[in-house]
Amino acid sequence: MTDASTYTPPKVWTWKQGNGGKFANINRPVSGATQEKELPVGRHPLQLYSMGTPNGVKVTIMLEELLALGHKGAEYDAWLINIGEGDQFGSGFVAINPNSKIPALHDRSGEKPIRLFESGAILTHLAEKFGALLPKEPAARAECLSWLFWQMGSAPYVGGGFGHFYAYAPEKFEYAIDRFTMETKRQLDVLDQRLAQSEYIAGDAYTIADIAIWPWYGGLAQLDQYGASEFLAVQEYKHLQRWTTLIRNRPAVRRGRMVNRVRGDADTQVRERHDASDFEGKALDKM
Ligand SMILES: N[C@@H](CCC(=O)N[C@@H](CS)C(=O)NCC(=O)O)C(=O)O
Repeated sequence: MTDASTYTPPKVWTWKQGNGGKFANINRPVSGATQEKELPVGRHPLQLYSMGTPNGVKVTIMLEELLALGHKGAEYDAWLINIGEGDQFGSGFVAINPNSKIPALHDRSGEKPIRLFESGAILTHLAEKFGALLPKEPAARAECLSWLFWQMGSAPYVGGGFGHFYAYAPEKFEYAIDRFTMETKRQLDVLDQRLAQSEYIAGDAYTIADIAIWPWYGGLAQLDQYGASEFLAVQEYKHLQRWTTLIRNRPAVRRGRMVNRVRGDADTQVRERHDASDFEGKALDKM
């Protein structure tokens, strides 16, 4: 590593493996599979390949919400793709997501399987398939989709920007931390002001916009994501705090957050989910 103040970029960048960052062992400048590996397939029409990260739990929360609403066709098998061990570069996974990131879904309910990647596309597909959690009335639908896409565009500044430089980079760069903290706090304020006006993100009803936004911004607000609660003064966002508690207490959210989870107490982890009985004996109250 070169000191931040003395580094001059070369004419053409070349890849130095192992740059000291937390994800140095899995990050590469090229795409595609690195190993032949078939994906397992269970008995349900929906096959999810994921991990319990903020992007992963959006989909398991959605599926648990659909099941709670009585949509039996939302039964699913959730298989663990351990991104720390490079499972996202297996040939079977890359065939479903050429971008090698979780979550990815195979909908095998029709004549031909449908592959889906990008959590926003997966949430929209499931909402349309079951006619739930995405309003049909044009203005309400537009508001919901606007916030859904807001999350997709905004969270990389939190995860890849703020979280990376505050918690994971091998050195603390004041410039990078300042820049991404400013943007993260601005986004927290956007949500706080919005939630001062309406109970849920897109209005009076709970929608896929809440499901997409909660894992990232609820995580910052109450789960000490990146160990940054105090640094970001998250208690100051009162309306965001109210909403975070409201969503957190939903039973389907508690269940969804346990699926493909590899951290925390053993009784908070359902590493693979194939059936509702997989939650038996688990500590939902700890979530
Ligand atoms: N925009 C994507 C982001 C997906 C994403 O970044 N997934 C991360 C985990 S939270 C991942 O799989 N990282 C593995 C890697 O970068 O190799 C989505 O919403 O689905």
